[in-house]
Amino acid sequence: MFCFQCEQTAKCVGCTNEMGVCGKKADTAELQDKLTGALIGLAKTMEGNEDQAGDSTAAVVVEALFATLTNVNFDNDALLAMMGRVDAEKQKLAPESGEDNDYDMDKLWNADEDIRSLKSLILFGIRGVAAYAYHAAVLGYTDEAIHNFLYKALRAVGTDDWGMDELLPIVLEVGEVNLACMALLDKANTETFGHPEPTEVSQTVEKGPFVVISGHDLHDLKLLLEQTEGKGVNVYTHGEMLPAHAYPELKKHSHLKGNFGTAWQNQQKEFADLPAPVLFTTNCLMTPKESYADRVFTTDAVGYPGLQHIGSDKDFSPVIEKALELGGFDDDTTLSGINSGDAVTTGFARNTVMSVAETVIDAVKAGAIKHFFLVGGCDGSRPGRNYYTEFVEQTPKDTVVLTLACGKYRFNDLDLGTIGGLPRLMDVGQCNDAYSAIQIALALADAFDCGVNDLPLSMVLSWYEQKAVCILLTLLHLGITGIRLGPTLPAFISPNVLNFLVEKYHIAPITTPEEDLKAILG
Ligand code: FS2
Ligand code: SF4
Repeated sequence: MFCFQCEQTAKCVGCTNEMGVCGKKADTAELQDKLTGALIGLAKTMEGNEDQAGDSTAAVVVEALFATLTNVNFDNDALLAMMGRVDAEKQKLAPESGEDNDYDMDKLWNADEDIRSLKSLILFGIRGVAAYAYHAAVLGYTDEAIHNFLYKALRAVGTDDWGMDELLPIVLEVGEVNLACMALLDKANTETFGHPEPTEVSQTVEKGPFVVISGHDLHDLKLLLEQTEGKGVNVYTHGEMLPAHAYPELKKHSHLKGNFGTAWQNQQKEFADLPAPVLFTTNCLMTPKESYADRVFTTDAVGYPGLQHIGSDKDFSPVIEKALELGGFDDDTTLSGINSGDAVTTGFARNTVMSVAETVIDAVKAGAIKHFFLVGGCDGSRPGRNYYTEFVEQTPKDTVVLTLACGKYRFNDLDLGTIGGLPRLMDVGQCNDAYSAIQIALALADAFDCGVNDLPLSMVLSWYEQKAVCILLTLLHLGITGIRLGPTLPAFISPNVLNFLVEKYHIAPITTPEEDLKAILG
């Protein structure tokens, strides 16, 4: 196998053995490559006649791209079924085509390192875009332009004679299309569930039966809340689902009680003795330990061999029955360990922050707020990630920290106090709410009549999987410079591509919190 798409890749080079660091086995990695090669073949079949591609074509391309993202689908049978759907689409569009135009992914992995680097940015980036397109689609929001770009990008990955000049514009186009896709998802989420409001979320699990729901899919949470209504089963969020508490149409359910646990990489420890089922709606799913595997359920693009999968009928009865059978804790329980505070806050998305824009602008003008930091992105298990906790701890009192995605669990229990009546630490939401953070930055730039790069704003990002890749490309597409990235740089960035990013966008790897803060504020 060869896979180097995520931050924890073996030796910061690539997973090549019988199993990846994430637990993905060699045969699954090879199937995922085959599926990607088949998607490229399908996109080639469609070239020039995209208008003939129907909803089912877009649906399988989006779902299959999402399934190959890190920590989503480890189930060979599910991947084979997707492959069958891709072939059926190809047959429909060009009955004579057969499998001949499937792309051999080894050509990509063995290509010249700069070409491999640029194509990896495209491929991994569109895997992230597909995840966001998937969540928007389940709420009834789709955009043909996004689908057409996915086909175009897949063809680019499968074109062997393209160089830097052809590929680089497509890399940046991934960022542009991802911005449109995050905007679509923001629209889908806010039109369906209302605008997030600042919300305090309890970290205590009340006694009695409960379900833990993880991942990013708000639609699944809504359905689970409806199906658990009046059944004596409470619902707790986990990981990236935490910001769901801020949406009026979700928080109105009184049995949506709080949040359980921290970021994804702690799940094997946190779920070990959990007297409740866990439902995964997206990444990040880790190999379940035998001690709790019977309590883990998957849905949507997520899959793991042997785990119960809830299909498209979205009948969560097996999850609810499991919750009743396990019965929950005997007493109210708060998880000990990192982030053991009683409550955390979330819901500082664009609508909330912009409603106090005047206060913020006045505070900046009066010198009360000197700087804004966006400290956001993924969490993970590499030791260097303590940087983010220390960085936030050390930010001066006259600065504001915006955060998003699961990396916030490193510091969202810190009490940083307030500034001008606002909390100094504000959780904007999930990773896709980077859209919201971008809107806040653009509004500030507008108010100060300057560019985003001229604002007293610095972005300190952590990455792990491919959604972080497409978000980074969106920031580059917007011309944002000076981003600090860690804990390590992607293995798929070749030295020449890195030079380009450093020269054009002044991207820098994180160093130490002390040095970076000095450089930013000095
Ligand atoms: Fe965190 Fe994992 Fe949001 Fe990523 S829970 S690393 O999927 O997309 O962030
Ligand atoms: Fe390795 Fe990451 Fe690929 Fe898993 S997803 S095989 S950890 S590079």
